[in-house]
Amino acid sequence: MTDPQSPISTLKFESLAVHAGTQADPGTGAVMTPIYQTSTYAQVDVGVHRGFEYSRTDNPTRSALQTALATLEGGRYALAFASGMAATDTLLRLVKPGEHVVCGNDVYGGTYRLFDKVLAEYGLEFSFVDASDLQALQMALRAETRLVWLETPTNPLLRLTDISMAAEMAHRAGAWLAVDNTFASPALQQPLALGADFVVHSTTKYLGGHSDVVGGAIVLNDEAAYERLKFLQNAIGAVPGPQDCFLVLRGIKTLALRMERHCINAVRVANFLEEQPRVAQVIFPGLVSHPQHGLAQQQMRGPGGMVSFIMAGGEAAARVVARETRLFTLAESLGGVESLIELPAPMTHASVAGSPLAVDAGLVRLSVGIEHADDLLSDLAQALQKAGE
Ligand code: P1T
Repeated sequence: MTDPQSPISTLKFESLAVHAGTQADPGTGAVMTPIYQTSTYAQVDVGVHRGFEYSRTDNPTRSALQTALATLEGGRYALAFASGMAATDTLLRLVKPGEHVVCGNDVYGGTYRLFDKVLAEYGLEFSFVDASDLQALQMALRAETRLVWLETPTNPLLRLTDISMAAEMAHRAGAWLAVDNTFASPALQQPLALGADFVVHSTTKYLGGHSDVVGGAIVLNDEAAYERLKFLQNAIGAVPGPQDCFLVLRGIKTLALRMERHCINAVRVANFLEEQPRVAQVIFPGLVSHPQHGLAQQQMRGPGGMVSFIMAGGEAAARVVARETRLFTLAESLGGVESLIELPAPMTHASVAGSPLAVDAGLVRLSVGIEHADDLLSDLAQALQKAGE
């Protein structure tokens, strides 16, 4: 838990990113949090321990990461998980059979799969709506609605939802608002301050930042919900190992710097793509052509590093571009220092095929990295050229 009395709570985000959760190791003075690679802890007497008894329940490296995550999201509590999906699954255990969840209709394919193909079988009801349309969101709320689940920006269409308005609506209906903040990261947007009850992350992405770890997190303020989720974290056991926690902690230290460069490069890439005749549409919250550009400027400190676009030549042209880039690696995932390219329809969103959430087969998604923008533009130019041959 972040101590509001601590001098750290007055620091600016960039400084928090470097220092939150990390203290010189009391035993050795080690500046970086040690990787406490242990499953268990010696007890002083039967049932008497030094704060740690078993690493599923608590581990010092995980505790440091949890403190850092809570601090960066401006929350009181954070819980770390083995993946973004593990975090999502654990949070959804707060919803009981017979209760209802309203979910945005543009979300990570795996989130849809978990809701529609797994949790629906246990009696949870889901409605998928365009959450960028507040009226549609309002209409979907029912007496049994317990949770509203949003991504903003969404994966892969980069739609936004006004978080404050959505929180107000959810609360009036007696529901919680959970925001999956993976695409923005806390460097660009802190949903708890805007009224959300839970922030969820795939720490695999911008928080980790180096495509070398899979992890997830929940951040929140409410003590009773925290106690329940902490119980569930231990009872279900989808926890990250200490080395993975260390990697996310290390990534977080450069989050502010990395996000700055991701945003600058993504603006260059989006502007370049808008001028390309083989590109039918560029989707990026930083472009004035984005229908929610105004909301992006108001709600986010930067437009983010994700750019999506639809090829005029449809799926065939999209496949050529994805195959032909050299600096942009053809791969799922996002948020690492290196640029990635993928086609959501057959890759990250294959599980929404045939559903109302299905995405355009000509859609290309870029995770713009921190390389030199000139190199990224040259790479895209040569790949687009091949798509026209
Ligand atoms: O992969 P995992 O750490 O379990 O996180 C799942 C997840 C949750 N939320 C969002 C917004 C995500 O984008 C993801 C994972 N997404 C990808 C792997 C992807 O390429 O879109």
